[in-house]
Amino acid sequence: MRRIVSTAVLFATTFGVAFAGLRAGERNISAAAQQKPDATEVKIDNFSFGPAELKVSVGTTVTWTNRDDIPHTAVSTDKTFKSKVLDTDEKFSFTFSKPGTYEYFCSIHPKMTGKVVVQ
Ligand SMILES: [Cu+2]
Repeated sequence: MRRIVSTAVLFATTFGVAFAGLRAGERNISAAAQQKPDATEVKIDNFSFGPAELKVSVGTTVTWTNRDDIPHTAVSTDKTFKSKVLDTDEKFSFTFSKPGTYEYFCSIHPKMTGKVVVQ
């Protein structure tokens, strides 16, 4: 009888610890989901930047990926950043460390424009 009770206590304790661990894990997951992403992507396709206007927080890394079958660039009008010529599926990344509005364009097709607003 005594042995059965202690086994039951051990089981309850083990189960309780495991359950508490699961709950802690759930909290961590929801906390991570609430954080703002520190990386985001702009796709270049069909002679346009998508999204054309992007709002990010300071410290965010933006990656431009050329999904078009034509070379493009991403160059800011104030020369804060300037990609090389990106062929299909090539990427360019820039980390925005200062708030501001960064307008940019494709130097090969200057009618292609976009904007990153850093807050
Ligand atoms: Cu272009």
